[in-house]
Amino acid sequence: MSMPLPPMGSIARGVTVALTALALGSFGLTAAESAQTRPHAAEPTHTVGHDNTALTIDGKPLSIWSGEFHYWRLPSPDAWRDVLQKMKAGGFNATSIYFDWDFHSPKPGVYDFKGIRDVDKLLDIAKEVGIYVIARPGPYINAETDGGGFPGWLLTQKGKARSTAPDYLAAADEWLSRIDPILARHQLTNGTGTIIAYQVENEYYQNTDDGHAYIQHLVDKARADGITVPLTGNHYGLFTKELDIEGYDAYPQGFNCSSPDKWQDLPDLSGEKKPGEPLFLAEFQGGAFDPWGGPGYDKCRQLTNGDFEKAAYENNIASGATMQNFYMAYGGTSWGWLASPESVYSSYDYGASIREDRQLTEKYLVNKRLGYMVQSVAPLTKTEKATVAAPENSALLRRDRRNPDNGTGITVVRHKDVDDKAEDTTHLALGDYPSVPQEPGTALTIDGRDSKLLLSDYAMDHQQLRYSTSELMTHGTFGPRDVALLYGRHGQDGETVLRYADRPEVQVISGRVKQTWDPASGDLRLNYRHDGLTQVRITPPGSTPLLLLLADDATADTYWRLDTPQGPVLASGPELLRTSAYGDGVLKLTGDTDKAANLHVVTGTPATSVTWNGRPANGALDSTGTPLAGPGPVTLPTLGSWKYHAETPEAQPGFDDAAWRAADKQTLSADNYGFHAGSIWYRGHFTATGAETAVKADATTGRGGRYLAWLNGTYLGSSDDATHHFGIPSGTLKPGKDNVLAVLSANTAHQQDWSADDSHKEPRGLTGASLVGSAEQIGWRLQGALGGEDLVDPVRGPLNTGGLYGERHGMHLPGYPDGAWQSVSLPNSRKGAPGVSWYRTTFDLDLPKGQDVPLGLTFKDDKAKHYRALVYVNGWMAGLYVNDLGPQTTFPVQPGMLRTHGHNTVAIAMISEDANGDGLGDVSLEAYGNHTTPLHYRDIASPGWSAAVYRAPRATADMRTGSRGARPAR
Ligand code: IPT
Repeated sequence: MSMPLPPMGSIARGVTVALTALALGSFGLTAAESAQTRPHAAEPTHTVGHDNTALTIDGKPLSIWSGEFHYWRLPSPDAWRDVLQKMKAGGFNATSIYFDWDFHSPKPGVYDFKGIRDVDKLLDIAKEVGIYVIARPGPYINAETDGGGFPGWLLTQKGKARSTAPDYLAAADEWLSRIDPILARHQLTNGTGTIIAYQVENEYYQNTDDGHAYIQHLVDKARADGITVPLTGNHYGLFTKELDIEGYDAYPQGFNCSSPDKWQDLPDLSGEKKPGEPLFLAEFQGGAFDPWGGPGYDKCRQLTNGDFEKAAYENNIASGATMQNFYMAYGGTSWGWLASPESVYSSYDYGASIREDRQLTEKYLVNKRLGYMVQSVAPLTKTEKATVAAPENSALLRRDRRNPDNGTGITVVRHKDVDDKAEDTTHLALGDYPSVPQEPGTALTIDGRDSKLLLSDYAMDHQQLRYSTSELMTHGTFGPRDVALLYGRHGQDGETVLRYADRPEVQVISGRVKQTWDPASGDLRLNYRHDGLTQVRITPPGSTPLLLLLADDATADTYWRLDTPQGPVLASGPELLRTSAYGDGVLKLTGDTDKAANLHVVTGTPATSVTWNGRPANGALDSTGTPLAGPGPVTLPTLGSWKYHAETPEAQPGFDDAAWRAADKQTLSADNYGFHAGSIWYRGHFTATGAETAVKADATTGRGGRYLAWLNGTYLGSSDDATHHFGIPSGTLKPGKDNVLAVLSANTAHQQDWSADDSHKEPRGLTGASLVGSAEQIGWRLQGALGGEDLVDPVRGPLNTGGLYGERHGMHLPGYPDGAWQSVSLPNSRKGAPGVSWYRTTFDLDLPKGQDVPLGLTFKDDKAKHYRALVYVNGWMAGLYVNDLGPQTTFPVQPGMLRTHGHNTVAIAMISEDANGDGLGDVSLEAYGNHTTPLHYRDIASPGWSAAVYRAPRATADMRTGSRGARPAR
């Protein structure tokens, strides 16, 4: 097997680098400064390039099997390690990562790369894990995130984003000047990291002079900043001149998950290969996003299930793709205001291989089989399309390729009609054999949406594989013998033919195998049924023996392969194998179990013993195996008693808004006043004539958002329309006096800019308001998150809170003094008032040590109630629940936010639109799974409530005189 990754031996050196970085950090250097001062690690440098068909490392081609991962959707460096280890063990040799400008920059010139934003640490972990990185720093990233990755402060720029407009380019360069040095020092080319490619921009298709000038500017900037790895794209091939490898994005199933059993055609993307470049699928569908009101992620996972992935990804191999990145491998959570509302709600589970709560799915196991295969079959890196006679059964389709150097054949067989779910059998020509399988009474079976990638004429280590109707999962030389693991669907027949100079000795260790030896050809033909595990030892006279493991799907899925510098390791049994390493004759394995399991290890090195998570695992090397315990049971506290407090003082006429920001900029849009996330309050003052009958309001809250209005303390109602007339109830106006119109704009985040037409600049909040029945002008003030762009809570960052009274006063935080609040239990059926009320509770957890129990909060309520709720856990906004819209009712809380050994605070801000609605429904703590694990998830140090920050200074101005805002633009 070609092991393209840097040897695991580099782990030790990687740790040294990480410690060096830490030491530098402790001197208070900024990221950019430490980039300059950081000593060059004495590590071998590498070259990264490409030939006509594949990426090359040190001149050697390799297949890239990559999964997309966004660290900013998982705010815990320990959990980064978890996900990257899961990806590596799951057959991914690379991960593609967007770096989100918005996540790092609250204000022009202000950047944060600490804590959950420490991308140096992220890239060190990638190196420690041994996974390559495709870095995608934008500046624009799309990604269903706030502004498509553009920071809030960029939204008020005059110049067109994603063009050569000078103000935009200056800002983009500011970001790149911060992120590029970090990326540069983690390049494989420096020997200091595992970055192998750098994507310029994202899905950009402005094929204009300015578009090319813009991309060229970004290319020049990257090179000037020390980026030496290949520059890649995903721009439909428009920028082949500027970029080294132009990739292609494809989501053949689309993003509507409501018909999850319907497949679209699988595309032949071979035409997207650019001359002299490998066929790179920069994003290929690994799931789908789901919008507000959508069918939910279980449906998306079904739409893009293991069968789909297998058929689609093998189809891509049949199209000649040697670089595939699956979007997403792990989606995570768009916590806070990360979710761009036109596409998604808080969960970014994406129906991906690894669930939002970090648990593995059926898709993951399918991906693992494929990933192991592409990493072990080196001839895949250079193939040409081959034309071969169609299968005997015309319902089936085959697509073939051949390696021109060594003749290895690749055949992908599936149903012609992707929606055909019949069980079909066939014979077909493979290699020199006109009709396979040869065994009378057997056939190749394609059941439903199965797809099979069959190899022929393959020099498999020391063996000559003529063909197999089983699929290869992995193979390699394990010390004195070769090992190959092949699989097929349970109950299907398999036929494998190997060629030898002399008749080998064949020993069937387990299962049933019929062997046929043809002395004339030297063919050893094995026939068997895929059923559990069939093991065959083949010992050819005078050459390397082969251990053949013939498994059904489910059995194959129990195998894990993680290589060490001392050779490959194959282990079966546990839910997950995370790491493998040799030391002093001991093979040290770490991993997880979700139930009791039996660990078997196949290795070639002279290990005398095995440890599992540091404990002796006697028998792991023998046929008996060693038993591994499953996790202990976990009981969770019930969230019984809550503290309740209704706020919304802003709606009351007597509220003092003197300290609020006057809307004096010819616009009401909140971004212009430095408020870029969450809810915005507006208070408008006018002198009523008495003839006013309605308020005409214009607002853009973003999809899923809502705005609520009060006049002189009387609730007028709510809307999500762009323009809405709020009727004025009689008796509400105060003719000749100051009248106060209060509007709470419960916004969602910003649009993306996928089409490069500045759509991310769509304003948030009120955009205008006028009175029906009089020409009186309204003077406005507005209020958003405490501090605006000057963050009061840089740990949780710019997207965690908005401008609710409770948020500005720290009611979302641990330690807020809620002692005087009313005690209630949930569901709370007391009649509430429209507007904002807070529910707070605390609970202690002490989960069993050495267990990973992904937790979340689940809401249950009557959908007829109209409200939204901001879900805060220990001060982190874990998500937005919209009771009457959905579909999300359960909110996984990421490990960095939740304390599994300690005190937790849940605070829920309920924004009710119902004039006489009930209180909050049921909220419970939920465990999504339970695993033993060697990993520790440390708490993220984050500030709690403090009087100094959150007890607002008393405003001195009298709100009834002299505090009226300037008149806004009409
Ligand atoms: C592609 C984007 O590049 C990526 O950021 C993400 O938004 C993805 O879509 C969908 O999840 S663009 C492609 C759909 C045309």
